[in-house]
Amino acid sequence: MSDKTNRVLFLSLLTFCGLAGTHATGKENAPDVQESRLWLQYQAEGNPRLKESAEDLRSIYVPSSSSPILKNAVSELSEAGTRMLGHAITSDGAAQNGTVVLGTLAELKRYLPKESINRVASLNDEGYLIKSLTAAGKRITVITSRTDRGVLYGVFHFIRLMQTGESLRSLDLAEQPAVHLRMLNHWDNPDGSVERGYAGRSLWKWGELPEKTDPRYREYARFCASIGINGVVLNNVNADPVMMRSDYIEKTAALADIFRQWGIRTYLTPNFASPMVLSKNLNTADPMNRDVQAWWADKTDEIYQRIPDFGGFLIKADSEGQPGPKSYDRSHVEGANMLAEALEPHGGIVLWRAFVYGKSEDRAKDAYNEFRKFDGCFNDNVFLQIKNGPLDFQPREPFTPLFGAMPKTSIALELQITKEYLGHSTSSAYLAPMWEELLQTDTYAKGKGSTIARIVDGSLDRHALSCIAGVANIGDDANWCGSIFNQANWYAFGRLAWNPDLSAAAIADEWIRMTFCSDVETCTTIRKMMMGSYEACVDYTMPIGLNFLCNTGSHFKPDPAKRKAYHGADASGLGINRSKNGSDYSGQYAPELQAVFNDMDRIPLKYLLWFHHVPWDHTLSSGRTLLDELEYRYDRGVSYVDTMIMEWIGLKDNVDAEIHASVLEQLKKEQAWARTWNTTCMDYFSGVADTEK
Ligand code: GCW
Repeated sequence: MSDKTNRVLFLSLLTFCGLAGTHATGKENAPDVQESRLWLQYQAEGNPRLKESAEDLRSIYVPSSSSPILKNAVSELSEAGTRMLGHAITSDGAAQNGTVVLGTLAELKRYLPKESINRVASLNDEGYLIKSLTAAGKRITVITSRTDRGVLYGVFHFIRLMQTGESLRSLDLAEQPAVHLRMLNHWDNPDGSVERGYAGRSLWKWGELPEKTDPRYREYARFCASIGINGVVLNNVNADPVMMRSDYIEKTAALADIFRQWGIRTYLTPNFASPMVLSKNLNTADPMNRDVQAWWADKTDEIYQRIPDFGGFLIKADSEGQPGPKSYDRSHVEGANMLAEALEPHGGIVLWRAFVYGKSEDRAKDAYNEFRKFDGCFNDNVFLQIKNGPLDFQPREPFTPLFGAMPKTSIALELQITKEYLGHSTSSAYLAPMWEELLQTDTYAKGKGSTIARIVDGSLDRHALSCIAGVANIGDDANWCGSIFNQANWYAFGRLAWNPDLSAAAIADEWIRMTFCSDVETCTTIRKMMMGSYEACVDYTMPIGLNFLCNTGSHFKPDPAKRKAYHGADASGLGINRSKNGSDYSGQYAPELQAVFNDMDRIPLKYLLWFHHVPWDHTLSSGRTLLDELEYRYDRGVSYVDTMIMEWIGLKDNVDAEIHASVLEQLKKEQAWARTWNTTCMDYFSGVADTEK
């Protein structure tokens, strides 16, 4: 049948088939205040294009609405359209201009032009096509994918176009995620506390589950799906064995049932010693012990009976006191592969964290020394999950040398969205510039162009699976993240996990338009504030490659006097010599990078004190001495915050009053905090430098 006939047939179908599109929000009593709607504000203000868009979204048609994910896609599109376009999204079945057709390729294949079918077939199963078609004189838009999850992502993209003032006309765009597993790691404890959490208590009300499910669970899944997140690890990597208990598996299943309807798979962090803690007959957790292996196989079977699409296990083992295979003289490989074998029959994966330290004189060297030798030893369903930096989520670190050093291992990048070392919810640091800098860094693993992004998306070493994980910044605060600007980091994480080549600026532009729904000038001012906020935070806390100047415990206050092991300040200078004539940590990088890192005068200033112990009066490439450069940067960071406050005050009439007030309050806290960091650190360093004279 010709394409034309198909489309006529297709359109005639529209006139007879009932339309899906019942608009069930299911959000009976989630708090519906502006700050709780995050980037899905769905407001018409400040969006001149909506008048035209009203012609491009008038009704929704789904050939078969059996899939809960598709039902959510329809409900979402209907809600967005109704709120933003000023008219209800009809469902009377009349074929008209502005009908949006949703469905998988299998459902829509008969009606699509051949080239569209081929385009969708060439995408991965979460990829989608958004295409404007004209059929029998009617302008319609088709959003399709190989899976219903892909259709959902396509719908959120279509809505994002509306929210950001883009045209909905003559669309012909196809996208697919570069990274397969885009995952949040919640360091949430069963007692409701959140480790390194600054947004209230845990969302997961374990005491009420499974009987009672908070409406915010659905909201949470909706926000995650809107930015393409397709996996969540519910509990802390300092794992409580209770999470493997049968009653907690029931509780987890109740959450998984909700997340599944938004295309999200659920994972857990089991404590490696669970077998001996939970079983009366076991006094070991040795991964080579047959009874232990049988325990994990049974436990995994039990989980999959309740959660058929369970994702797998994230593991922190032999790290910071957590139990692991080492207690039984077994290796990380034996520990990880034992769990992998239990999960393999169900299609589950193991994410084994490489966050280990304490063995060598230079902590930064430990992960590479511990894991490099295991390249190619892990089972196919094991990821090594590696933090972006070798120490521990410092404001800035060079990338962990393991990236690019284990081509035969699936690598998961672990980023921290919560700001443990970057000011909790006090700083406004927008982290996408930090992540963009990391992702675009060249490891030279296979020559030029071996960027972290290419390693993490699996393309450099041709891995079928890939993963980016982010330690969540989410809690039960009304604004979810502890501050408005922290919301941008959840958003940016999802967008970068979907496409690691996106720019921080483009992501900021999207988020600002979707959150503040304001005029272009206001959005431009907010974007300018955001784009420099991370660098300013580095400046006023730990510039020029300094790290760990914070207090132990909260990691929030400056305490350089107690952190000499990390900054090395003495009469002769400042910084740690990790170059070849120091700890030779630099030797863990590719030769092209060693040449730069070993040369005190070639190395970028942002890494200088990470790799070198520099005399206070050494003249840097900036023309200033080290001590003067420190003062220059600490002051630059504080004045950036001063400027942000002035710019924000200037927006008073352009932003919702409550939002304006809460952000102003946060910025003033940041200003005080930045000044404290500046004076504490500069007083300390100047004092030490003076002893030199
Ligand atoms: O960043 C450090 C934190 C710990 C965290 C640990 C880890 C969950 O201080 O709170 O524990 O790293 O990443 O396991």
